[in-house]
Amino acid sequence: MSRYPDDLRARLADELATARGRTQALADAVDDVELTRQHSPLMSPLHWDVAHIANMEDFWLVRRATPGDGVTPGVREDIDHLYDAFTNPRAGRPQLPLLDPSEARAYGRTVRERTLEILDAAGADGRPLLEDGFVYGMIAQHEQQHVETMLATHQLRVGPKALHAPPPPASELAQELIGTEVFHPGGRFTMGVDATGADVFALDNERPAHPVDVEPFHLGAVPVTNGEYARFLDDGGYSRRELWSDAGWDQITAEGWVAPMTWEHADGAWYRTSFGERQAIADVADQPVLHVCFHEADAYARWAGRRLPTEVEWEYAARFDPASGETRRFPWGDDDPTPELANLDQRHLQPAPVGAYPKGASPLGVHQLVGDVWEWLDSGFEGYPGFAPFPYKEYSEVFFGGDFRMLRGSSFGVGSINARTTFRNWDLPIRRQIFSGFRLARSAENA
Ligand code: AVJ
Ligand code: FE
Repeated sequence: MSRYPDDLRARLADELATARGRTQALADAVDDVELTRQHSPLMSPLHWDVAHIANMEDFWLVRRATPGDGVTPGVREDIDHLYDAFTNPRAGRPQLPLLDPSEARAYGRTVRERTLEILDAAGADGRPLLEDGFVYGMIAQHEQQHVETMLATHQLRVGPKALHAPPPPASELAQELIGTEVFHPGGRFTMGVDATGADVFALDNERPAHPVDVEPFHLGAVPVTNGEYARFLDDGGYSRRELWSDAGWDQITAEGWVAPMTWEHADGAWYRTSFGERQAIADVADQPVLHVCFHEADAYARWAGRRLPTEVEWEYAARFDPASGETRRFPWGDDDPTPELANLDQRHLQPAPVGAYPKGASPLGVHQLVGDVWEWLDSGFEGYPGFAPFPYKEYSEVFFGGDFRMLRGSSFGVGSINARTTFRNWDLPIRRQIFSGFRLARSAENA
């Protein structure tokens, strides 16, 4: 039994601490009444997330990474059933006999102490879960996923501003880039990863690496902006039946949606509310549109004479460098994201204007593929050829073949540890409480 190498051990501890810092910041931003309140039936009360994060770490890490062959009792097996996301739909979580906020925080601290003791004492022992520190990376990623979900809960919360962050950087390139597209020649490229090297934390649905053939296509150089989306609204976009799929029309008419989530029309202009702060759309016109569902993205694309990209096209654009023929980790190359390359980690609590991260663009000139907004794609959720659930089928496999649409690219709410270009996100096509936007595509005519 040997320990992980020092640099890996330090990195794992650091990723866990970063995730926890953000969980605490989002939980501590409101009082206990607000922490235990359900701000929307689509979301858990925040103190559920806090204890669920701890319970996942208890279940997968403390009980299973302890040296020895078997599974150890861990910290609180008795409450697993309360924090099982699969058997407890979000709407019903407030009715469960949950830990109160101080108990939830204490559970998180106790579990984390055990985690760090185990990390200090033991390393890989042949079990796949422990290989290259995978389970620590998985748990840090899981916590960061809930950190993004908690941020979405904050967005739905009504009341005075509770979160504060500096504004995103300005863009000098916005006017030049809005509405432009970039030709991609297509061809064969390697999609997905094998969870080795720099991508050891890749989750089961990103594996295995496999070749795919891509037809030539054009892709929006930047995501569709608020300003562009407002023109769609002003052109009667939400009342023109022919622009919507049957399911999309049913959704907007049933819900009475006339604009993206948080938008309102007042005195002849559009406004939105961003974490409790009202903003004129005119003032954020160059930012990617946020909080649209798949159907809204799809209708806009029809209005614009375009379509949404497929998941294959998106990953090709984000990873493939046609000049060298290489598949890379990020649009800018193989280096990890930095604040100069992408809007991630909740550094800013809104997307940056398009073109604000020129150093993060792809070799062909596609901007903001990583960070800012999740991008809706016209693809359903399926496993790659050779998919194997790991370590549990409720992460991805149970959702394959369902009524989901894929999203790629990460939002400003995503932790860097999750911001891989192979990372696959999905949701129902009617959901828009997530930090979702989109960009346009079209097939090349003379392929
Ligand atoms: C990958 C974002 C769809 O939040 O439902 C969190 C992530 N899985 N805990 C979700 C997840 C288990 C998941 N998404
Ligand atoms: Fe979870």
